[in-house]
Amino acid sequence: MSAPVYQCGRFKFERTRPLVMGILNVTPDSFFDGGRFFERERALAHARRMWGDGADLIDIGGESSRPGASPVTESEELDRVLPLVETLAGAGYPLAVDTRKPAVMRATAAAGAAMINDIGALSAPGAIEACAQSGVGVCLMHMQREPQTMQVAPDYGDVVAEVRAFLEARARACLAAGIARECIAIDPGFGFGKTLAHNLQLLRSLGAFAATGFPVVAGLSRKSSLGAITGRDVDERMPASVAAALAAVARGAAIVRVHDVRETVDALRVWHAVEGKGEWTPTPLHAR
Ligand code: 7PJ
Repeated sequence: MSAPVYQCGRFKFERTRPLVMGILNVTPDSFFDGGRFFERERALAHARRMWGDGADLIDIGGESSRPGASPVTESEELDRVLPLVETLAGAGYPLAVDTRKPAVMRATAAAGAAMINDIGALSAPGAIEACAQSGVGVCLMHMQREPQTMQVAPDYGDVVAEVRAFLEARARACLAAGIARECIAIDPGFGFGKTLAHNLQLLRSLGAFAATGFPVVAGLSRKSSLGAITGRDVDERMPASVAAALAAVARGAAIVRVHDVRETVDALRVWHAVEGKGEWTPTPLHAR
């Protein structure tokens, strides 16, 4: 059975409506907003704008995962994200931190981050323990191979069964290390070592992931699969992204990770009303 809540540190998300996680990249080289929000003040302003637009979580990432992106050192990543986490968590925002490094997990959780979003599903030595000790929510994402090579020749027998089995195994490892069941979310990792056909098959079968009982995170926003379908460049993929978010939620996604918060929230609120699913209550701020 589904847990009625997704617990992320001091934030308890009732699972009665989809949640929108707004993306805040603080890297000079991310594929869409890279560089634009590198300066701290602009990053803070963007986070506040997404919150005003109805975001439930702000996902802060200091290392680009795009194919061929250069790796970043621990201290550089901390320089990028920690001041933002301190300021925004201090102001009560629910924050996810997109990182693969246990030291970044520990420091940002101590500074009040609510969730750790790891595209490596907490595979680094010490990552699971860092999260278990701090009580944060975690998002376990599937990726085939590594960012440098993942799109060379993605290959699966049964993509849905393999991705789901991987995520269940990672969730079991988390449970065994003492992470609470209510703190775990899973994500099939759209675009991470997947062809368009794989992404579509995963999206169609999102119900198989939701059936695990863990909240399912879906990140399709402005990704190249949407470009392949529509023929649009990344700057013109907002409507496609909103459609993808709706399709994901209709198939059971609990959280959508998006660049375009205002448009996505409007679309989901209409869907929620049409489905007769009740009130849409905003997530409250919760200062540490
Ligand atoms: C995802 C992510 C995703 C989760 C990125 C991009 C690439 N984290 N981080 N799920 N994608 N959980 O935004 O296009 O799909 S970075």
